Amino acid sequence: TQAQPTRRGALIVVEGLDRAGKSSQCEKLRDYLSQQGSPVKYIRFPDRTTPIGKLIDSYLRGSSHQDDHSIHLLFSANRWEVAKSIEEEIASGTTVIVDRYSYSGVVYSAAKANPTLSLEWAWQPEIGLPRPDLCLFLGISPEEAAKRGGFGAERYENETMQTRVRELFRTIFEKQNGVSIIDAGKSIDEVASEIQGAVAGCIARMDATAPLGKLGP
Ligand code: ADP
Ligand code: 2DT
Ligand code: MG
Repeated sequence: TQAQPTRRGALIVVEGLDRAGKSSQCEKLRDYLSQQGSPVKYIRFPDRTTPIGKLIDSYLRGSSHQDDHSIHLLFSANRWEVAKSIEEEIASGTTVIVDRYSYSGVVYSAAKANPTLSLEWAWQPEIGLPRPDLCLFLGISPEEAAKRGGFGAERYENETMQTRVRELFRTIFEKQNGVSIIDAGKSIDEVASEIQGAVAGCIARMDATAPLGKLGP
């Protein structure tokens, strides 16, 4: 018999505001897929473990200063440094779940209202990165998010930034297709089963003839 071509893995991105439940849901999705026997890997951005990630971590904790454009490019570089390995995982049949991606990248930077840092400027270094097959946006009201604990100590964890970030996420996801908006105000298990439904549909569409795309302009 002829060897079956390997069905490629899917690239699944989970986006949303702070405390929307992204990390909890990524873990649940990873466990669910691996129980089903699907090869799966969970990664997150920023990846604070690399040399670039360490610069980002120190900036987010407030221990160092960076120009807005400079830190933006470091966040992007932190994705580029693993882009090839993501492509290889996907090609080998592993589904990759990503906790925050280019969308957080552009939204948080543009939320600073720096006159030379527009959404359009911010998107440019993302062009050419692996394009998600599915983007799940976990939407949550400020009231619900507040119930899940107050703001932490990191940069961006304040009312002004969160309000702008919320508006900008809405702006970019209005004109993006392939985004599933999930009501993340429900219970952890309800949200998880909604996500499982969206992901099952996405994985079912994967086959050797549909290669992983790249983010466009
Ligand atoms: P994020 O990664 O989006 O910042 P987390 O997954 O870390 O969010 O969740 C933030 C907090 O909210 C955690 O304490 C988590 O246990 C809790 N949480 C996550 N999802 C829900 C939910 N659907 N309902 C109630 N609490 C939740
Ligand atoms: P976590 O709390 O999820 O670790 O995020 N951020 C993230 C950016 O400003 N640009 C990016 O490209 C990415 C991926 C969002 C840490 C903070 O980093 C922000 C919150
Ligand atoms: Mg998280």
